[in-house]
Amino acid sequence: MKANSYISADKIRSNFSAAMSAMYRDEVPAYGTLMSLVASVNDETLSSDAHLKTRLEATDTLDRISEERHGAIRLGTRQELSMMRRAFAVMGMAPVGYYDLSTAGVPVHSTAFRPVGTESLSRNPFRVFTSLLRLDLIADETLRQEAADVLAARKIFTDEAVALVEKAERDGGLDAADAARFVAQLLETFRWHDHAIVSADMYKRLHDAHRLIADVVSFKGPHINHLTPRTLDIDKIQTRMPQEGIAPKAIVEGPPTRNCPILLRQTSFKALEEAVSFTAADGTWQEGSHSARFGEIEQRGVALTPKGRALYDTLLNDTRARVRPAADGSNASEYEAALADVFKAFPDTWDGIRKAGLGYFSYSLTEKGMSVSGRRADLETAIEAGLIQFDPIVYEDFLPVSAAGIFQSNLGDDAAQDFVASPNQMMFERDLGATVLDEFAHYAGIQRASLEMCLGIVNMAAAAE
Ligand code: OOG
Ligand code: NI
Repeated sequence: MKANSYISADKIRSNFSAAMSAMYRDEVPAYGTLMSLVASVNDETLSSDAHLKTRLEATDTLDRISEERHGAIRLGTRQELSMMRRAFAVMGMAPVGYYDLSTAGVPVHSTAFRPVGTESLSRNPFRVFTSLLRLDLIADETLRQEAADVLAARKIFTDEAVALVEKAERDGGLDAADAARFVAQLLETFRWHDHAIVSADMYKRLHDAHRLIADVVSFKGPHINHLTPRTLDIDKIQTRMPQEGIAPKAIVEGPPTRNCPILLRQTSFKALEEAVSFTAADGTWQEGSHSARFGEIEQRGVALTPKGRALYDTLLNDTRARVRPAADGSNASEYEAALADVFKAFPDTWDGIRKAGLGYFSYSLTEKGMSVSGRRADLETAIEAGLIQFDPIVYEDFLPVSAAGIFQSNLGDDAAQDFVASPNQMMFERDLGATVLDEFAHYAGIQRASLEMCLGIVNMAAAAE
């Protein structure tokens, strides 16, 4: 088959995320309500901020502003994880970053599958936060073995999905008909199943060990547990959710509201209690319920350097040492006040962030810069002379403390548990069958490449830190 008859990975990813969004809105009506709220708040924000609108027109696709930026799944075995990596690869999504959630009381470790190139991200930035259950953190040996047996017996991919992944790997792509089949078949893996594959008794035992274990082990597949559109005003949505009849989590995760947004801010509505039936010994079903699925929103800011990230982590820790956010929201305003106060130590102008080496920026020649040639200056002089401009590079990844907050608010407020903190990136990469991309090296590479484009003007030796 000729390569030019293949559908691009970006296109397959766009089709897949659209199909997933439609399925999820259908399965979780409250999510549809959240989507409408996001769209109207984004409209309001844009109509009151002409400058923002112009910038988004220039740098982004304005009509896709309210679409999903990410979703999340939780897998049970290393075979599932490595097959998922191969399936995401067909859609141009690579594993970026390693997140250890055990430190935060959640027995998983994770990566995010996402497009990495600037162009791919702007075509469709959809990514999937993907966690692998860590049965090794479960103390009860009998239960651990039982859970492993249930997981080993289930099959989360259809045969046709696997065959199409193999075909894409062999041929280097999929044609239109195969791509459409691939999207439909892979979607099956993310579907909700209201018949559990375990008995009510086993569900209870898994649930008592940790709610997350019950969520992963009890079902036929790793149902998508949330989708997350992008909002231009997360604070407004947080306050408006209750008016729409949906219950927000207690606080917005991440940094406080700022002039110059950094990293990632997220909030969600609480997972719904859903009817499920459990298998009974006599072949009948026993009715029960399970809560897993929710909706989330995100707002992204500049990617931080290791130095910036260390400052962020310190300030977040300091805040949480002052006020630990309660799950019931009773001290939410105290927490917000402490967060805003502590984060005064983080510069809040783009140039301040840049000069302090806290964030990553993309550099480009101004019109004036393009018209002068043969002049060499160091970077700062060239910026001051108006020859070079800089734009923040958007953070495209996740934050472990925030992720743990999202997990916990949706597992029930008593879900946090003490596990021995045991990051194990090597084990994760072995199970994945690949290494994960280091996000800091990736952002540094984008910044460096942008500087190289300014080489005509800037003396690189002086520009390199
Ligand atoms: C994933 C939670 C992490 C985020 O946005 O930080 C996440 C999960 O609950 O499975 O999606
Ligand atoms: Ni999320």
